[in-house]
Amino acid sequence: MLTETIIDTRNADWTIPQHWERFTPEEHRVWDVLFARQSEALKGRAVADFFRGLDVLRLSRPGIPDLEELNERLFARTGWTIVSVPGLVPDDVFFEHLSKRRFPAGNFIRAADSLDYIEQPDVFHDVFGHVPLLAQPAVADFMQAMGAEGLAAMRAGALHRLARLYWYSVEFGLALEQGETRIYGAGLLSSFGESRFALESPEPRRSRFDLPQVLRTRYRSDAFQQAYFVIDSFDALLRLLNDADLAALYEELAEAGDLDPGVEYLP
Ligand code: HBI
Ligand code: FE
Repeated sequence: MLTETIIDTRNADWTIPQHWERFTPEEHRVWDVLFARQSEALKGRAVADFFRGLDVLRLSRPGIPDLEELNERLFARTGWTIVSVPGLVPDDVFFEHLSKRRFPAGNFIRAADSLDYIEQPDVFHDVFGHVPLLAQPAVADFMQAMGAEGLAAMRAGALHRLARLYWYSVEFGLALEQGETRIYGAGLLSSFGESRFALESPEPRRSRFDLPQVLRTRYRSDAFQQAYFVIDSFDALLRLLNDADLAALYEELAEAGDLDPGVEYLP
C-alpha cells in the first residue's frame, strides 16, 4: 500500500499561493480560448462598466492572469485584491474576505474538453466574471457590504436570504442601460449559453429588482435561472443595500412563504 503524506499549506483564511508559473501551456490556452469567445459573446449584452473594467485583465502576458500584476491594477482602481483559494471555501471565510475587499478565486481552470461545464467556480468564472466589475467603485463598495451582510446574516440564521440577494445580483443580475437590458452578474458574464438565454429566451421571468421579493425567491444552481431581477444602476443597488435594514427584513419575512422563481409574483 502506498502511503502519502499530504502537507497542508493552507492558511487559516484558506488562501494559497497562486504559483502562476505552474500553470501548463494547455491551461493558459483554455483561458485564452474562453476569454476570446466570451468577450465576443458579451458585445451588446454586458453592461458598459464590464468592458471598462476588462482592460484590468489585459496583462503583459496572455493566459491566466498573474494575480500579482492583476492586483496592482485592480487595487489602484478600487482597493480590491484577488486571492487564490483551492475552490469553494466555507461561507464565513468567503464573506470575511469580501468584507476586507478581497475576492477569492479558485486556483484551477476547467478542462479543454468541457469549456461549458464546471462543478465549482474556477479562475475563469472568478476572474473574468467578477474582476472587471470590481474595478467599478459602486460595485466594489456593494461587494464589501455584501461581505459584512453575509457575516451578519449567518449570525441571524438568515444566510439563505442573503445568499438569494447575492445570487440574483452579483451572480445573475441584469441591469437597465439606456432602456436596454444588459448582463452584469458574473455567472452570466462567464457563461456562453446563459449570457444569451438570460436576455433572449422567452422562458425566464425578468422583473424589476425588489428586495423583499428577491429575499423570498428560491434559486437553482444546477440549471439556467427561471427568474432574473433587473436593477436601474449600480448606484441604485448600492443605495438600496445601504438603506435597507436587512435584520428587520429577515424578521418580517419569517412569516412570508418562499417564492418559486418560475411563477409571476404580484406585490
Ligand atoms: N467560495 N471560492 C468560493 N467562491 C464563492 O463564490 C463562494 C464560496 N463560498 C461560499 C459562497 N460562495 C456562498 O456562500 C455565496 O455564494 C453566498
Ligand atoms: Fe461567482
